[in-house]
Amino acid sequence: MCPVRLPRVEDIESRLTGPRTASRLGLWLGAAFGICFLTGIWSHLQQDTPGWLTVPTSPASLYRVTQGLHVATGVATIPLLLAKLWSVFPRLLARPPRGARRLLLHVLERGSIAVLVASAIFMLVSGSLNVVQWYPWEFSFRATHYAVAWVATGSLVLHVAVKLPVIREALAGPEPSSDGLGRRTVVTATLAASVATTVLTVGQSVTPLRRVSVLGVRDGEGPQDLPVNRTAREADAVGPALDPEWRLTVAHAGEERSFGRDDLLALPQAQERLPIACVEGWSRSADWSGVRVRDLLELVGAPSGVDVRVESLQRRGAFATSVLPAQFCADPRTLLALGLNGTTLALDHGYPCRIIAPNRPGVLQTKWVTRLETLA
Ligand SMILES: Nc1nc2c(c(=O)[nH]1)N[C@H]1C(S)=C(S)[C@@H](COP(=O)(O)O)O[C@H]1N2
Ligand SMILES: [Mo]
Repeated sequence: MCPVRLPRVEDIESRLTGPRTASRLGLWLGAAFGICFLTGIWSHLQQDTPGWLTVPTSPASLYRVTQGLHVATGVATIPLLLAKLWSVFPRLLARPPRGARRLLLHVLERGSIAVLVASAIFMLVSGSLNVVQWYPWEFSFRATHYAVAWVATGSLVLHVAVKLPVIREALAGPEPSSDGLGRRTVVTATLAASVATTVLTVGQSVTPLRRVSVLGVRDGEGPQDLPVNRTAREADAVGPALDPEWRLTVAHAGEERSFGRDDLLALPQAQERLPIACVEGWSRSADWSGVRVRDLLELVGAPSGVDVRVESLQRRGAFATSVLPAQFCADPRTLLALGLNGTTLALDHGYPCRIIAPNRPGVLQTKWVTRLETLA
């Protein structure tokens, strides 16, 4: 009887896997991950702006570009990460070294890789589920996705530092001619899969690719040629939004004025072409018409340089209110929109009126507005 022998790394490490393939894929993975991380940090800063930062109002499409890149590079990462895990998978069979010191180093290195793999998978899974708006968990998506991003990035930097000699050696010198083609094919095929996955989804923010992106979760259907994130019904806003008694209140330092929709339409109207750029990755430009927020604030004597709290008819949920920072209030492109793409704003897009400002994450473009109030 032949003795049972556990397979060794060499048994299953084919000429296609190993450090060369892993390093090449790692370069692409690192680049995609790096862009995804930086644009993710920016998204967080735009949504949760710290006191030291003044978010610019221009370019108007900045958030559209950064968030589109964030989701596109995140999607591109999925095939790259799968191929990378496949290329190093035989290493799981590596026997631990002898000697306490080397064993300890080995355990630390394996542990850091376990943290890296787990956190990277968490980022891609939670990000993808957020894109399809499915939250099968209890925790706050944004806070957790943000915190784990730092864990993933930290363990990635550590991993690259530890592996630097192996990476250097793997990337240096010519490909061994005997197996160069096969290995190159693996990397090329992975990149092709990565590009394909991205193209199949990116049309949700790159409008000309809309028809190609069959996997894009927002196909662009919605009233007035604009997708809807949450309908009036879902927000419990139908009744109050259609109420003929609806008024908009604008308040500053004890002074209050209220307007019906006809009053607002009687004020000077402005037109702006601005995008809705949802954090979940879809975005679309539209033609908005309405009253400049700056003009409304002037009517109650509010000075420029103050932040404004925006309140929705929607009673519950994190999106029911938002704060419009001073620079957005002062920007003449920031509208209280009454019309969209040539007709009256649809109920699902925020009728009777909604905020639309340049370079703002979609979630802060509050719909079904009922009150604007300056903050001291
Ligand atoms: N009151 C309120 N405003 C809201 C939302 C909401 O749920 N409630 N969703 C926001 C999000 S996440 C986005 S992306 C935009 C989408 O605008 P649209 O549905 O008109 O396309 O509205 C924003 N305004
Ligand atoms: Mo959104």
